[in-house]
Amino acid sequence: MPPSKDLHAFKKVLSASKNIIVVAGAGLSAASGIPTFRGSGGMWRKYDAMSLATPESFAENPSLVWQFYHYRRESALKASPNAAHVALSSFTIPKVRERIAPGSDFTLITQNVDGLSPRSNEQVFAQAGVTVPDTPPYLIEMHGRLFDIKCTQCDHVEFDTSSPICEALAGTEALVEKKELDANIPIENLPRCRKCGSLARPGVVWFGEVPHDMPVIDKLVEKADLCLVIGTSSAVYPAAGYAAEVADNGGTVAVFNFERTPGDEDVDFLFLGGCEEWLPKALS
Ligand code: BV8
Ligand code: ZN
Repeated sequence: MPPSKDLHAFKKVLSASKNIIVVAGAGLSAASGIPTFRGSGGMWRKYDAMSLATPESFAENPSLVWQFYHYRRESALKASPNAAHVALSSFTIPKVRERIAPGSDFTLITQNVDGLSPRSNEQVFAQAGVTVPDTPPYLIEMHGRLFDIKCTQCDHVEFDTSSPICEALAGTEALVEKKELDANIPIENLPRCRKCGSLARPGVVWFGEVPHDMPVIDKLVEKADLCLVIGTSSAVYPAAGYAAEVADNGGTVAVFNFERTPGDEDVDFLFLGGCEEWLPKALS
């Protein structure tokens, strides 16, 4: 039977759910002006991020990879959370959620590294004058964070929103816009670890690397009775497999996406259009 588009029916299921997870992707930040990877303005189409977002390409050409990440840091710093981020942040507040889904636990598992969900949480929690307990975790950035700077030698990781992250990268985002990634920044001028001075890398999870908090995520997915899949092409694993796991365990799956995505004909609810339009209605 085709997925339901009935928001009323969705909200009834939501009100009876006890272990709610969201799996979010780049579409969550699209309305904030952050290009998605595979969409029309998709940045990865331009720079084939599959080749850039790997440890091998960083080892081979750290200058090129750092220009790509500097470009994404700068666009994330210029962006602000949108109505979809805010709707998720307010749903994260227990006393708000108590009215909508009494007695439920909630975790946003995001594939995004842009930092807009943590920024939205900080703003919304401060406005509400609340602190939100972190057990179970309410936000997991499973693919790491653009603003974590990780040493390639020692274990030092530092959250650093400096713009630019180092002098040598200043202004190179313009080159990236013009698709002229040049790779001639000397390695000694690239970001360094503040502890041991070695070359530092972006604190994101590259292809072939293990995502963060896998054991916690696996438990949350196993327990979930409702999974919202928001703004993701579900092309990257293991995140792409979570909704099917919830469905196999008898849970409900609701997809929020601009367009159809593979496998969405089998889900319980499908809300097509901008998640920044749907989520404020769906989570209130
Ligand atoms: C791992 C950080 C082992 C870096 C990212 C099978 C074959 C080949 C390879 C694999 C395989 N299975 C697993 C792998 C390996 C690989 C993988 O999945 N490859 C794919 C290509 C098949 N996976 C890995 O390597 C992962 N590690 O498997 O380790 C392991 C696993 C478990 C336990 C132990 C060991 C690590 C993957 C992490 C890669 N890093 N990001 C960086 O960002 O630079 S991935 C990156 O791409 C994102 O984080 C995200 O995950 C993905 C992008 O996808 P989306 O977010 O969905 O974005 P996209 O543009 O594709 O889609 C946007 C959607 O939004 C669209 O549908 C659009 O319609 C919609 N949209 C747009 N606007 C809106 C909207 N929707 C609503 N409203 C709007 N306004
Ligand atoms: Zn170090």
